[in-house]
Amino acid sequence: MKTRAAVMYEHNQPVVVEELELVEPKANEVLVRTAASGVCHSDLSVVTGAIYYDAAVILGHEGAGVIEQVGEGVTDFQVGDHVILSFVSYCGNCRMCEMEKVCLCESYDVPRGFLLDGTYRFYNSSGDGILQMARVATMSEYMVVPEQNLVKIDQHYSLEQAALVGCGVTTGVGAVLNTAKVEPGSSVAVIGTGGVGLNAIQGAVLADAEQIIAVDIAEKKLDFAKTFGATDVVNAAEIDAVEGVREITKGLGVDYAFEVIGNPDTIRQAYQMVRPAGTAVIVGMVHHEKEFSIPAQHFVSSERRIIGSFYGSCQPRVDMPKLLSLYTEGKLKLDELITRHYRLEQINDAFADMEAGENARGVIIFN
Ligand code: CXF
Ligand code: ZN
Repeated sequence: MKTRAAVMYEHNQPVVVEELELVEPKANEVLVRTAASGVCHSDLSVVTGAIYYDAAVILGHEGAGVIEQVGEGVTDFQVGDHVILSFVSYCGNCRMCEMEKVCLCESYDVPRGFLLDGTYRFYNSSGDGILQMARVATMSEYMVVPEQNLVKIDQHYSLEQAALVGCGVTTGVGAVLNTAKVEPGSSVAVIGTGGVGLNAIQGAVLADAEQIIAVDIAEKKLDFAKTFGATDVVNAAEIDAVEGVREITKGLGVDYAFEVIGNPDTIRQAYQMVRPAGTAVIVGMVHHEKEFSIPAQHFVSSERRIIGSFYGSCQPRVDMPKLLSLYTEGKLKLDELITRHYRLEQINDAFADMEAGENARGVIIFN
Protein backbone atom coordinates (compact mmCIF):
# COMPACT_ATOMS: atom_id res chain seq x y z
CA MET A 1 0.00 0.00 0.00
CA LYS A 2 0.98 3.65 -0.33
CA THR A 3 1.66 6.00 2.57
CA ARG A 4 3.04 9.51 2.91
CA ALA A 5 5.88 9.89 5.38
CA ALA A 6 8.51 12.36 6.63
CA VAL A 7 11.93 10.99 5.72
CA MET A 8 15.41 12.09 6.76
CA TYR A 9 17.53 11.48 3.63
CA GLU A 10 20.53 13.55 4.64
CA HIS A 11 21.67 14.74 8.05
CA ASN A 12 21.16 18.47 8.70
CA GLN A 13 19.02 18.90 5.59
CA PRO A 14 15.28 19.57 5.37
CA VAL A 15 13.13 16.52 5.92
CA VAL A 16 11.41 15.20 2.77
CA VAL A 17 7.70 14.33 2.80
CA GLU A 18 7.00 11.75 0.10
CA GLU A 19 4.92 8.74 -0.85
CA LEU A 20 6.37 5.36 0.08
CA GLU A 21 5.38 1.77 -0.47
CA LEU A 22 4.53 -0.08 2.75
CA VAL A 23 4.42 -3.87 2.78
CA GLU A 24 1.99 -6.00 4.78
CA PRO A 25 2.61 -6.88 8.41
CA LYS A 26 4.57 -10.11 8.91
CA ALA A 27 4.06 -12.46 11.86
CA ASN A 28 3.53 -10.63 15.16
CA GLU A 29 3.30 -7.28 13.41
CA VAL A 30 0.45 -4.84 13.02
CA LEU A 31 -0.59 -2.19 10.50
CA VAL A 32 -1.56 1.06 12.24
CA ARG A 33 -3.26 4.11 10.72
CA THR A 34 -1.64 7.05 12.46
CA ALA A 35 -3.97 9.63 13.95
CA ALA A 36 -1.46 12.02 15.52
CA SER A 37 2.28 12.35 16.01
CA GLY A 38 3.94 14.67 18.49
CA VAL A 39 7.03 16.52 17.35
CA CYS A 40 9.75 15.77 19.90
CA HIS A 41 13.26 17.13 20.12
CA SER A 42 14.58 13.62 19.57
CA ASP A 43 13.13 13.68 16.05
CA LEU A 44 15.27 16.71 15.35
CA SER A 45 18.21 14.93 16.99
CA VAL A 46 17.87 12.22 14.35
CA VAL A 47 18.10 14.91 11.68
CA THR A 48 21.24 16.40 13.23
CA GLY A 49 22.75 12.97 13.92
CA ALA A 50 22.88 13.53 17.70
CA ILE A 51 20.73 10.39 17.91
CA TYR A 52 22.37 8.47 15.13
CA TYR A 53 20.49 6.67 12.37
CA ASP A 54 21.83 5.88 8.94
CA ALA A 55 19.84 7.67 6.24
CA ALA A 56 17.17 7.18 5.12
CA VAL A 57 14.85 6.97 8.11
CA ILE A 58 11.20 7.88 8.68
CA LEU A 59 10.92 10.16 11.71
CA GLY A 60 8.43 10.11 14.57
CA HIS A 61 8.28 8.08 17.75
CA GLU A 62 5.45 9.75 19.71
CA GLY A 63 2.08 8.79 18.31
CA ALA A 64 -1.26 7.05 18.49
CA GLY A 65 -3.55 5.46 15.96
CA VAL A 66 -5.98 2.72 15.02
CA ILE A 67 -5.15 -0.87 14.03
CA GLU A 68 -6.13 -1.65 10.43
CA GLN A 69 -4.63 -5.13 9.98
CA VAL A 70 -2.91 -7.72 12.15
CA GLY A 71 -0.25 -10.20 11.02
CA GLU A 72 -0.15 -13.91 11.74
CA GLY A 73 0.13 -14.86 15.39
CA VAL A 74 -1.12 -11.56 16.79
CA THR A 75 -3.57 -12.43 19.54
CA ASP A 76 -3.58 -9.43 21.89
CA PHE A 77 -4.73 -6.87 19.30
CA GLN A 78 -7.62 -6.63 16.85
CA VAL A 79 -8.59 -4.46 13.92
CA GLY A 80 -10.14 -1.28 15.28
CA ASP A 81 -8.15 -1.19 18.52
CA HIS A 82 -6.82 2.20 19.54
CA VAL A 83 -3.14 2.17 20.43
CA ILE A 84 -0.28 4.31 21.63
CA LEU A 85 3.08 3.54 20.03
CA SER A 86 5.84 2.70 22.46
CA PHE A 87 9.31 3.56 21.22
CA VAL A 88 10.76 0.48 22.89
CA SER A 89 9.79 -3.05 21.92
CA TYR A 90 8.74 -5.11 24.88
CA CYS A 91 9.67 -8.74 24.29
CA GLY A 92 8.38 -9.80 27.69
CA ASN A 93 10.85 -12.60 28.28
CA CYS A 94 14.40 -11.23 28.27
CA ARG A 95 16.23 -10.66 31.53
CA MET A 96 15.43 -6.94 31.65
CA CYS A 97 11.72 -7.51 30.95
CA GLU A 98 11.67 -10.13 33.69
CA MET A 99 13.11 -7.53 36.06
CA GLU A 100 10.21 -5.26 34.97
CA LYS A 101 12.78 -2.95 33.39
CA VAL A 102 10.76 -3.09 30.21
CA CYS A 103 12.20 0.07 28.70
CA LEU A 104 15.64 -1.55 28.84
CA CYS A 105 14.40 -4.64 26.95
CA GLU A 106 17.28 -6.50 25.30
CA SER A 107 15.50 -6.47 21.92
CA TYR A 108 16.66 -2.86 21.73
CA ASP A 109 19.93 -4.23 20.33
CA VAL A 110 18.46 -5.05 16.91
CA PRO A 111 20.19 -2.66 14.43
CA ARG A 112 18.57 0.73 14.53
CA GLY A 113 15.47 1.35 12.52
CA PHE A 114 14.81 -2.19 11.28
CA LEU A 115 11.95 -4.31 12.50
CA LEU A 116 12.75 -7.17 14.86
CA ASP A 117 13.73 -9.57 12.04
CA GLY A 118 16.26 -7.03 10.75
CA THR A 119 14.36 -6.12 7.57
CA TYR A 120 12.53 -3.11 6.09
CA ARG A 121 8.79 -2.54 5.67
CA PHE A 122 8.96 0.79 3.82
CA TYR A 123 10.44 1.35 0.32
CA ASN A 124 10.74 4.52 -1.76
CA SER A 125 10.02 4.83 -5.49
CA SER A 126 13.61 3.80 -6.31
CA GLY A 127 13.08 0.58 -4.37
CA ASP A 128 15.39 1.57 -1.51
CA GLY A 129 14.44 0.34 1.96
CA ILE A 130 13.66 3.11 4.47
CA LEU A 131 14.32 2.68 8.20
CA GLN A 132 11.77 3.46 10.95
CA MET A 133 12.81 5.66 13.84
CA ALA A 134 12.52 3.67 17.06
CA ARG A 135 10.96 0.88 15.00
CA VAL A 136 7.72 2.87 14.77
CA ALA A 137 7.76 5.89 12.36
CA THR A 138 4.79 7.89 13.63
CA MET A 139 5.40 10.59 11.00
CA SER A 140 3.82 8.34 8.40
CA GLU A 141 0.11 8.00 7.60
CA TYR A 142 0.42 4.24 8.06
CA MET A 143 3.08 2.14 9.75
CA VAL A 144 3.82 -1.53 10.23
CA VAL A 145 5.23 -2.13 13.71
CA PRO A 146 5.95 -5.06 16.02
CA GLU A 147 3.03 -5.80 18.34
CA GLN A 148 5.60 -5.45 21.12
CA ASN A 149 5.58 -1.69 20.46
CA LEU A 150 1.86 -1.24 21.04
CA VAL A 151 -0.16 -0.21 24.06
CA LYS A 152 -3.92 -0.70 23.79
CA ILE A 153 -6.01 2.14 25.19
CA ASP A 154 -9.67 2.80 25.83
CA GLN A 155 -11.42 4.14 22.73
CA HIS A 156 -12.92 7.16 24.45
CA TYR A 157 -9.57 8.95 24.69
CA SER A 158 -8.68 11.48 22.05
CA LEU A 159 -5.85 9.99 19.98
CA GLU A 160 -4.23 13.38 19.78
CA GLN A 161 -3.83 13.64 23.54
CA ALA A 162 -2.93 9.95 23.76
CA ALA A 163 -0.11 10.44 21.25
CA LEU A 164 1.75 12.67 23.69
CA VAL A 165 1.82 9.88 26.24
CA GLY A 166 3.95 7.91 23.76
CA CYS A 167 7.05 9.91 24.61
CA GLY A 168 7.02 13.31 26.33
CA VAL A 169 4.52 12.65 29.09
CA THR A 170 5.80 9.22 30.03
CA THR A 171 9.45 10.28 29.81
CA GLY A 172 8.99 13.39 31.94
CA VAL A 173 6.49 12.19 34.53
CA GLY A 174 8.20 8.79 34.75
CA ALA A 175 11.62 10.33 35.40
CA VAL A 176 10.20 11.91 38.55
CA LEU A 177 7.85 9.17 39.78
CA ASN A 178 9.55 5.97 38.58
CA THR A 179 13.25 6.71 38.17
CA ALA A 180 13.93 9.23 40.94
CA LYS A 181 10.91 8.38 43.13
CA VAL A 182 10.75 11.96 44.39
CA GLU A 183 9.32 12.13 47.93
CA PRO A 184 6.55 14.51 49.06
CA GLY A 185 7.92 17.83 50.28
CA SER A 186 11.05 17.61 48.09
CA SER A 187 12.67 20.46 46.25
CA VAL A 188 13.10 19.89 42.53
CA ALA A 189 14.76 21.78 39.68
CA VAL A 190 13.98 21.06 36.04
CA ILE A 191 16.50 22.32 33.49
CA GLY A 192 14.87 22.67 30.08
CA THR A 193 11.12 23.21 29.97
CA GLY A 194 10.19 21.87 26.54
CA GLY A 195 7.71 19.04 25.98
CA VAL A 196 9.52 16.60 28.28
CA GLY A 197 10.60 19.15 30.91
CA LEU A 198 7.03 20.38 31.37
CA ASN A 199 6.06 16.80 32.10
CA ALA A 200 8.85 16.47 34.64
CA ILE A 201 7.25 19.51 36.29
CA GLN A 202 3.85 17.76 36.19
CA GLY A 203 5.53 14.70 37.69
CA ALA A 204 6.92 16.82 40.52
CA VAL A 205 3.43 18.20 41.17
CA LEU A 206 2.06 14.63 41.28
CA ALA A 207 4.87 13.68 43.68
CA ASP A 208 3.83 16.55 45.97
CA ALA A 209 7.16 18.30 45.69
CA GLU A 210 7.12 21.51 47.67
CA GLN A 211 9.44 23.59 45.54
CA ILE A 212 9.59 23.16 41.76
CA ILE A 213 12.11 25.41 40.08
CA ALA A 214 11.98 25.68 36.27
CA VAL A 215 15.20 26.68 34.50
CA ASP A 216 15.26 27.76 30.85
CA ILE A 217 16.56 30.55 28.65
CA ALA A 218 13.24 31.24 26.88
CA GLU A 219 10.74 33.40 28.74
CA LYS A 220 7.81 31.81 26.88
CA LYS A 221 8.84 28.35 28.04
CA LEU A 222 9.17 29.59 31.62
CA ASP A 223 5.61 30.91 31.32
CA PHE A 224 4.48 27.43 30.19
CA ALA A 225 6.38 26.01 33.18
CA LYS A 226 4.36 28.17 35.61
CA THR A 227 1.08 26.94 34.19
CA PHE A 228 2.29 23.35 34.65
CA GLY A 229 3.10 23.91 38.32
CA ALA A 230 6.55 25.50 38.66
CA THR A 231 6.70 27.46 41.92
CA ASP A 232 9.80 29.42 40.88
CA VAL A 233 11.60 30.15 37.62
CA VAL A 234 15.21 30.93 36.75
CA ASN A 235 15.93 32.52 33.40
CA ALA A 236 19.41 31.20 32.67
CA ALA A 237 19.84 33.76 29.91
CA GLU A 238 19.83 36.44 32.62
CA ILE A 239 21.45 34.84 35.65
CA ASP A 240 23.66 31.84 36.35
CA ALA A 241 21.36 28.80 36.63
CA VAL A 242 23.25 27.23 39.55
CA GLU A 243 23.40 30.46 41.55
CA GLY A 244 19.73 31.13 40.81
CA VAL A 245 18.66 27.73 42.14
CA ARG A 246 20.98 27.99 45.14
CA GLU A 247 19.57 31.37 46.05
CA ILE A 248 15.98 30.09 45.91
CA THR A 249 16.94 27.14 48.14
CA LYS A 250 18.74 29.41 50.65
CA GLY A 251 22.15 28.18 49.56
CA LEU A 252 21.58 24.45 50.06
CA GLY A 253 20.62 23.29 46.57
CA VAL A 254 17.70 21.09 45.56
CA ASP A 255 16.98 17.49 46.51
CA TYR A 256 16.59 16.57 42.83
CA ALA A 257 17.65 18.24 39.60
CA PHE A 258 16.36 16.93 36.27
CA GLU A 259 18.39 17.72 33.17
CA VAL A 260 16.02 17.57 30.22
CA ILE A 261 18.15 19.15 27.50
CA GLY A 262 20.88 16.64 26.77
CA ASN A 263 23.89 18.92 27.06
CA PRO A 264 27.11 18.16 29.01
CA ASP A 265 27.20 21.72 30.41
CA THR A 266 23.67 21.60 31.78
CA ILE A 267 24.32 18.11 33.16
CA ARG A 268 27.17 19.64 35.12
CA GLN A 269 24.84 22.39 36.29
CA ALA A 270 22.29 19.81 37.41
CA TYR A 271 25.04 18.16 39.45
CA GLN A 272 26.09 21.50 40.93
CA MET A 273 22.59 22.57 41.91
CA VAL A 274 21.72 19.53 44.03
CA ARG A 275 22.39 19.50 47.77
CA PRO A 276 24.91 17.07 49.29
CA ALA A 277 23.51 13.54 48.84
CA GLY A 278 21.01 14.96 46.38
CA THR A 279 20.29 13.39 43.01
CA ALA A 280 20.87 14.71 39.50
CA VAL A 281 18.75 12.86 36.96
CA ILE A 282 19.79 12.97 33.30
CA VAL A 283 16.78 12.72 31.04
CA GLY A 284 17.94 14.64 27.93
CA MET A 285 19.45 12.58 25.11
CA VAL A 286 23.04 13.83 24.79
CA HIS A 287 24.82 13.66 21.41
CA HIS A 288 25.92 10.04 21.07
CA GLU A 289 29.63 11.00 20.89
CA LYS A 290 29.66 13.43 23.81
CA GLU A 291 30.68 12.80 27.41
CA PHE A 292 30.24 14.84 30.57
CA SER A 293 32.69 15.38 33.39
CA ILE A 294 32.30 16.23 37.04
CA PRO A 295 34.92 16.73 39.76
CA ALA A 296 35.49 13.14 40.94
CA GLN A 297 36.62 13.80 44.50
CA HIS A 298 33.74 16.18 45.11
CA PHE A 299 31.39 13.53 43.77
CA VAL A 300 32.59 11.18 46.50
CA SER A 301 32.85 13.65 49.37
CA SER A 302 29.43 15.19 48.69
CA GLU A 303 27.68 11.85 48.16
CA ARG A 304 25.77 13.30 45.25
CA ARG A 305 24.12 10.86 42.91
CA ILE A 306 23.83 11.03 39.13
CA ILE A 307 21.36 8.71 37.47
CA GLY A 308 20.09 8.28 33.94
CA SER A 309 16.40 7.99 33.13
CA PHE A 310 15.28 6.40 29.88
CA TYR A 311 11.59 6.54 28.87
CA GLY A 312 10.73 7.42 32.47
CA SER A 313 11.74 3.89 33.56
CA CYS A 314 8.26 2.98 32.38
CA GLN A 315 6.39 -0.22 31.72
CA PRO A 316 4.45 1.10 28.73
CA ARG A 317 1.43 -1.19 29.11
CA VAL A 318 1.13 -0.41 32.82
CA ASP A 319 2.09 3.25 32.99
CA MET A 320 0.49 4.68 29.85
CA PRO A 321 -3.10 3.69 30.70
CA LYS A 322 -2.46 5.01 34.23
CA LEU A 323 -1.34 8.36 32.86
CA LEU A 324 -4.49 8.57 30.74
CA SER A 325 -6.58 7.88 33.86
CA LEU A 326 -4.81 10.72 35.65
CA TYR A 327 -5.77 12.94 32.71
CA THR A 328 -9.42 11.90 33.09
CA GLU A 329 -9.24 12.66 36.81
CA GLY A 330 -7.94 16.14 36.01
CA LYS A 331 -4.58 15.45 37.63
CA LEU A 332 -2.50 15.50 34.45
CA LYS A 333 -2.55 18.24 31.83
CA LEU A 334 -2.50 17.01 28.24
CA ASP A 335 -4.66 19.55 26.40
CA GLU A 336 -2.44 22.38 27.60
CA LEU A 337 0.64 20.70 26.12
CA ILE A 338 -0.67 21.05 22.58
CA THR A 339 0.33 24.49 21.38
CA ARG A 340 0.01 24.02 17.64
CA HIS A 341 -1.20 21.60 15.00
CA TYR A 342 0.71 20.86 11.82
CA ARG A 343 0.11 18.92 8.63
CA LEU A 344 2.78 16.37 7.78
CA GLU A 345 4.07 18.65 5.00
CA GLN A 346 4.84 21.29 7.64
CA ILE A 347 7.33 19.15 9.53
CA ASN A 348 10.26 21.48 8.82
CA ASP A 349 8.24 24.46 10.13
CA ALA A 350 7.38 22.42 13.21
CA PHE A 351 11.09 21.86 13.86
CA ALA A 352 11.82 25.57 13.38
CA ASP A 353 9.07 26.51 15.87
CA MET A 354 10.41 23.99 18.37
CA GLU A 355 13.91 25.41 18.10
CA ALA A 356 12.52 28.92 18.56
CA GLY A 357 10.87 27.80 21.82
CA GLU A 358 7.39 28.54 20.45
CA ASN A 359 5.65 25.33 21.45
CA ALA A 360 5.04 23.21 24.50
CA ARG A 361 4.29 20.46 21.97
CA GLY A 362 3.59 20.71 18.27
CA VAL A 363 1.39 17.89 16.98
CA ILE A 364 1.02 16.55 13.44
CA ILE A 365 -2.58 15.61 12.72
CA PHE A 366 -3.40 13.03 10.04
CA ASN A 367 -6.77 12.76 8.34
C1 CXF B 1 14.13 9.05 22.42
C2 CXF B 1 15.20 8.10 22.76
C3 CXF B 1 15.78 7.45 21.55
C4 CXF B 1 14.74 6.85 20.68
C5 CXF B 1 13.65 7.80 20.35
C6 CXF B 1 13.10 8.47 21.54
N1 CXF B 1 13.59 9.52 23.64
C7 CXF B 1 12.83 10.62 23.76
O1 CXF B 1 12.56 11.43 22.92
ZN1 ZN C 1 10.62 11.88 22.25
